[in-house]
Amino acid sequence: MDQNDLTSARAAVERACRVFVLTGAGISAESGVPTFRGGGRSLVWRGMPFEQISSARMVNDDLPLVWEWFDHRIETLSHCKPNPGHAALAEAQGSGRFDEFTIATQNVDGLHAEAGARDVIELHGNARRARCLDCGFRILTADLPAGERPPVCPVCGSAMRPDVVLFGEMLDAGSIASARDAAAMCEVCLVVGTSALVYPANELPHVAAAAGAAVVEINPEDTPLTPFSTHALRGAAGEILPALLTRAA
Ligand code: BV8
Repeated sequence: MDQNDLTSARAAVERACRVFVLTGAGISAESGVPTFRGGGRSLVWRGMPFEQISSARMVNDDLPLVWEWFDHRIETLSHCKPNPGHAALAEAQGSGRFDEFTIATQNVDGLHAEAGARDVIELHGNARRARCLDCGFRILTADLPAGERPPVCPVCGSAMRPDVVLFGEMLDAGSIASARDAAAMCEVCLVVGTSALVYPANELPHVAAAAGAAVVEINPEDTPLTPFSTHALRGAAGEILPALLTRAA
């Protein structure tokens, strides 16, 4: 990583009153959560690429298989803890250094909240929750009978699905609006561990840039966002975020 670029990125963060953060699967990689892409491979389940198994159509076509996929993801997550990248963001948010420090994530692993971050905008929902297909009741999947798949809604008796946004589904209007507003108001936009391929989350850094914010990309690899970034910090989130956000002594 270019130390000069880290120094100038740190200076931008020091000057900022409002920071907007967009994270993707890469920030959880060092916690042991598999990423979807990167490293030349794509996440596959039962021979299906994740865009297929995690698509809206599968809820109608094969809800038990969707639960098999998410039960596997939840089991994987049970061994994963927040890493120094999550911790650095939570600490910066809680430090009082900034008027606004908004974290929006594409991840469904809940690790930002587990690290102590507050009011995290979970753009794609949370894999640890289930949602009723009919009445919309939400509950932690761990609080439902383990052997019952698909789970039965304790309120209305209908089938339940994982409370995530699948490919082909609209994001919660309030969530994406809050994220857009925060991106439009920030002076610094941190983009951490995302391939910047998934719409509409991938538009958010461009909203920030259009409003004059400095965009700081933190990723070992180049992405389609790199040409639009003010600073491209090449490396792992768990190393870069503490170096970027820890206050100079
Ligand atoms: C919607 C929940 C309206 C489920 C997820 C054609 C062109 C353009 C768009 C589309 C298209 N066809 C369809 C679309 C729309 C589609 C889309 O964008 N598709 C993409 C694949 C082209 N989007 C949608 O469907 C969205 N809804 O648009 O509604 C609509 C409706 C109908 C039809 C059209 C439009 C809904 C998207 C939400 C999908 N749900 N998750 C689940 O988890 O199973 S998205 C899923 O991908 C995850 O949430 C994941 O976070 C997200 C994005 O991936 P990334 O987070 O970026 O992860 P990735 O692995 O790709 O990259 C990791 C990065 O980290 C890499 O760059 C790597 O280098 C880096 N990294 C690795 N290690 C580290 C690191 N970085 C830092 N530190 C490290 N240590």
